[in-house]
Amino acid sequence: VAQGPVNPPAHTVDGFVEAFLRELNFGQGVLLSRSTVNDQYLALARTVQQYLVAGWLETGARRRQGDRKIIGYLSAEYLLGRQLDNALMATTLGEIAEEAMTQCGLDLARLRAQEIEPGLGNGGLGRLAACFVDSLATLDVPCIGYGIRYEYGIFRQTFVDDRQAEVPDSWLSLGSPWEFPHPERQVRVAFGGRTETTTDEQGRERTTWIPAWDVLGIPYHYMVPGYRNGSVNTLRLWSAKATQAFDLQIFNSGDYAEAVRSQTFAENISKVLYPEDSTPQGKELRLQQQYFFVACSLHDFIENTLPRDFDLRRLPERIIFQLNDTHPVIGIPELMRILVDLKGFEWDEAWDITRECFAYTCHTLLPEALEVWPVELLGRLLPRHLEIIYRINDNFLDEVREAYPGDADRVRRMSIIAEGPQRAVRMAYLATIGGSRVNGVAELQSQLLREKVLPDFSELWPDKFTNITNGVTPRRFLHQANPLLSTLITEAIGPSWVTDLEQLRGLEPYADDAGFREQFQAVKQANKERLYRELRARDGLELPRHAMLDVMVKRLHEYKRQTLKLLHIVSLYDDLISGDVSPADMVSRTFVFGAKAAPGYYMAKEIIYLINSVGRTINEDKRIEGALSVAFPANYNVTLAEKVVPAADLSEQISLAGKEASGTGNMKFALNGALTIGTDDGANVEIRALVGDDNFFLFGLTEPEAEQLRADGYDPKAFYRSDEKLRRTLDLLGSGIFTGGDASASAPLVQNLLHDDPFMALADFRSYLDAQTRVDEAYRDSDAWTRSAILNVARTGFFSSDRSMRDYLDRVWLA
Ligand code: 26Y
Repeated sequence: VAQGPVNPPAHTVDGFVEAFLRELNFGQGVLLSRSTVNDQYLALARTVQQYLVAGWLETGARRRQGDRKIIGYLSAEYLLGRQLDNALMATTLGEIAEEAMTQCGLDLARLRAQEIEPGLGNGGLGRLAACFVDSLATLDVPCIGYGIRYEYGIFRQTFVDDRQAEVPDSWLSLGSPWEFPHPERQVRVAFGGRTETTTDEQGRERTTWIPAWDVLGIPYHYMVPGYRNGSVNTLRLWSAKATQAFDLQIFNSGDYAEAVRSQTFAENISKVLYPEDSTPQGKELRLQQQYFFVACSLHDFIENTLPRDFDLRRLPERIIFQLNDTHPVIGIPELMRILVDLKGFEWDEAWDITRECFAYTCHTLLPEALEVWPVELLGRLLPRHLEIIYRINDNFLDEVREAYPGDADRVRRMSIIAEGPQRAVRMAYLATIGGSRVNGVAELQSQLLREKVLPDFSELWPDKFTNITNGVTPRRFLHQANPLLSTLITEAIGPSWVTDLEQLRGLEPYADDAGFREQFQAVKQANKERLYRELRARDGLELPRHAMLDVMVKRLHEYKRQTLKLLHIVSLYDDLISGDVSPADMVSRTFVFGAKAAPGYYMAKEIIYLINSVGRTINEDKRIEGALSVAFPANYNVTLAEKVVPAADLSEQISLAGKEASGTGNMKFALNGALTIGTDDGANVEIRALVGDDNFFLFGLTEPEAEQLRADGYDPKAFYRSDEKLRRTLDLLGSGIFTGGDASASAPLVQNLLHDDPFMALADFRSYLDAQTRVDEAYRDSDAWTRSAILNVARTGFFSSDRSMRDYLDRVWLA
């Protein structure tokens, strides 16, 4: 028989129905008449998959025969979002599936809603990884995305008495049709123990690691389809399994808990995603997770992906491991261990190879977000890796001494090992030293990364540093999420913008076309109504049909300043209830928030509580005649984003300048025709440069101004005293009227703002309010607003993740 893949089912309604019923009968083991919605969803997912598998197998075979360099994307997070729609889009099966389900008496929309999205990430960094693998498949670039198959993803957020409560995300509980487990391809990963160094006959030192315990990594494969190009890449996520299920002797003696103790311990490694996103916790389990998935991935590539007799001296020709932040950086000493201890390479040769095989992306500017591991912990869990890190450091510091004779302070500053009461390994330094390139994720952040975070390194190796501005996939976030706008765009400029987003430029002339503007407005209105239907069904929220939709969705963090948004809302409410402005004279706004707080982040949770409290009070106050309303649907995730983003009029990107590395939500909103109110931060800077000052509402301190203010001794109280509106707003927020008369309930946040305000919300309040007044004025002229919105779409094609991928290819991977 033929060796190639068998043909997929026919690309027709009949072919689809037939394949679907087969999956239902033979896959789920049920008759259509007896099937549950979940049966139907699982069968549908497997049916759509059948159309992709041939392309996947062919892509795999093609990659194995060729000798192109493969991108090994190493990421602890992939925030994928739902798979069904994406697969339907990639296969152009949307309409066929719709009709096929109708013929079976089923509703495709209902089956879609059955899918629980794989929330294997926290926010921006994880979603970026998902966009990148989408783009690489669409560009037909060989890529394996490596990561962890967490049994529980990011927690599901609920509100109890206006406060956040977390529920485990058991996304696998109803079956997971998108994955292909390969238990037979298990990889053994070792931990703990000690090392032994011996000298061989030639007088060469050889170190062996004698570990204390181990676990198995089981790979689960997921398809990553390119957009209608037949190319399908692989995402390979690792799940931890105990080497021994239980101790039979202990079990027989009756101590059942003890019998499975070591199994539970091992399998905890891939149990749950850490929900912190910028406060690294020096938790042992987290380091276990990192080493676990990186060790599995390097082993998988070297032993199972490369040809049998591959000459590892040529490794850099076949692989580049891209380090998505510092989380996989332990891969650097791991590759050294493989080459030196297992494959017998000399240190220097192994080091030259290793450095060529890694590149590092830094996603932050917050010093507290840079990972460091206590030497004690790292040495206990990975003793051989610690030795290797020490040797890397010794050699590197010799290089520094040679380049800067007599500069002991510099040597101390640049050491991978931070001295102090608790010696610690600085993972960002290890990544910078052990990789061929270092990049930031937006122009401003890359500049600050060079100048402030890693200044000594960029002085030593200026050419190692580069910028690659983030991007988002236009497939999911425009074509799929906003079908009405997609159709309108395609009618105007043809369909190829989906894979060549700069073509959106062709829309510019339409901004001056009254007929087009009307259609554009109708799309926006329809998207709002779609969102409101969703929020009614999902959260029981009732929202007015006609109001400006003002949106702030992102992780809850003080630096992102949801508080500033809250102060704006309270100030408008104050205008109304004090009688300064009548409801009829105010530009009506609906504020939408979406935000999860890390479970241990106290202040973030206080902010959530106050947003909910303020929202409830405003929504219930009849005096304001519905001029303002606040919606905070719980559990913001990718699925909800796909409804929120296309509906927004105004995008809030209001971080303190110098704190948001890039942002990617900002790009999604602009591409969907929202106008941005934002600070000069992250990728906002580039958005504004592209759309033009007239189509962007800028406010706030610049990064150097914020630095200066801090250096001069920032005093939030001074702003409180000198600005009457700010005083009234904060007093109202602290008065207790939003918290059932209990002023103490708002005190933690209000006091923090008055006495500390680490992210300078009070300093930017006046400027923010003025910018919001400009927003109101602009919104009153709906033609001019729509014109700006169209120009935002037309001018932000740069933010396609396809472009980001080309930049990585040019500046990092094939440079
Ligand atoms: C160390 C651990 C606690 C940790 C886990 C997750 C640290 C950081 C993160 C996630 C960080 C993150 O999502 N950063 C965001 O990356 C986006 C993609 O580059 C940026 O757009 C965004 O500005 C940045 O905050």
